[in-house]
Amino acid sequence: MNVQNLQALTLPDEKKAWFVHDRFGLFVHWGLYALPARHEWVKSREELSDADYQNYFDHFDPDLYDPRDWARRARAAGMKYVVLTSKHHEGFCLWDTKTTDYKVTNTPYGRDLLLPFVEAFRAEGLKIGFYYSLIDWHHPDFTIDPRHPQRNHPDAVKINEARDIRRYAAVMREQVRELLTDFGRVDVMWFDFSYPQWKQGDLVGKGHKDWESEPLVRLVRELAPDTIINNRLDLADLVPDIVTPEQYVPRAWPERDGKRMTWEACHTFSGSWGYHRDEDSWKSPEQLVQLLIGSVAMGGNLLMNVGPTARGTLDHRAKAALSAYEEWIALHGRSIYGCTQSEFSAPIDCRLTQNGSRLYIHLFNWPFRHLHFDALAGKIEYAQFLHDGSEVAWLKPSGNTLWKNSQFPVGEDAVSFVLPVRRPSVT
Ligand code: FHN
Repeated sequence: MNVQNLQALTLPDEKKAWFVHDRFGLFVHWGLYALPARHEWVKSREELSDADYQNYFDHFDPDLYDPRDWARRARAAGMKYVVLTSKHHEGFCLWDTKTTDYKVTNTPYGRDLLLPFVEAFRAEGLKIGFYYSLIDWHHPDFTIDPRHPQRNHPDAVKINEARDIRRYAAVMREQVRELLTDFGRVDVMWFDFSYPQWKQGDLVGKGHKDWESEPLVRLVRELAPDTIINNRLDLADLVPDIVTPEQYVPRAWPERDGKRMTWEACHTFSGSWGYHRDEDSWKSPEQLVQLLIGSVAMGGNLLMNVGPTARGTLDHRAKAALSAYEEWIALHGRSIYGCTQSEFSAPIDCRLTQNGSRLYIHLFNWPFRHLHFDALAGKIEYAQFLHDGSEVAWLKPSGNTLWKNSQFPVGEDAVSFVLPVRRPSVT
């Protein structure tokens, strides 16, 4: 692999400026796995055969699918871009691809899902991303590996002899070509995922050689030169456009060769990416908002996931989670969009986001008494105050102590602070 060539494939920072500014996106995991409603890995976890899984294909008919409703809720929640699973590991394609019969137009639903989706989200002003699974547990040329549903089949190695991963890699390029050609501008291609290190007996995981990742990246650059590509193609020598920590907020700004990376943390509202009827570990409104704040305070983005149901709806839990963001972002979006990690260190139980000379102090704990800041005084050049509907408050640094003072006029060196989503009753 020619490292020089690969370095030419990384997007310049200016082409990612919208992504860094917008900070907040919606992830959507939707496919046949919404029917069993117990995790998007159900086919692998339960080692279901194609015949077992065909039942879901034969009954896929999201009669209540209304992407305009999804898009309105995402916009109201403050999300600025969306990433939809065009195809997940099950191999089922949500569009009328020419490359396989395993697609939505052959199910009882019978129609393309992607075009109405992108049109609805574009109408609400969101940018469009496609998640595309490198893994495909249905395709006849996808070799059985340590995470495949047939990994424990006694003839797995023999079955693989008849399969040609190069043919599958060519199909992937054709599917990606369709996604980047037939649906207008695609702002993000979110490939998922590589696991060359995984082994089970004679079965081995898959990486850039199996995906033919370099030709795949070149194809994306040829068809969509400004599209952001994530970091899961196993191309160690390619500086990725974005890195994608999953289900955690990094404790420090991710770096590579001493340079800060553009990054986006992806999280689920519950414990499952795909719709899970019985999943009960749903994050509270405070946790959801603090996840967004924490991501931006560390200099990154948050991609928050919903798993629509088999009928094409967002269930009551997903709707409640999105509305929790709506209430907060309407007041405090200015402390997220265009903001990044602050040059100052945050006091205990606080996070700081900063936009130029404007500093936002996010209080993760209450009651608010006073905050000791080191060397903050005198560095604030801009003042404003926030109204959360229950209180107007502003702060003035004096010496190295900040305090809340409702008599203090908004002066040139006051800072703003953002109250918690809900204030526990202060006795
Ligand atoms: O296996 C997938 C999983 O189902 C989900 O799509 C996540 C989202 O980032 N990616 C893989 C696990 O890392």
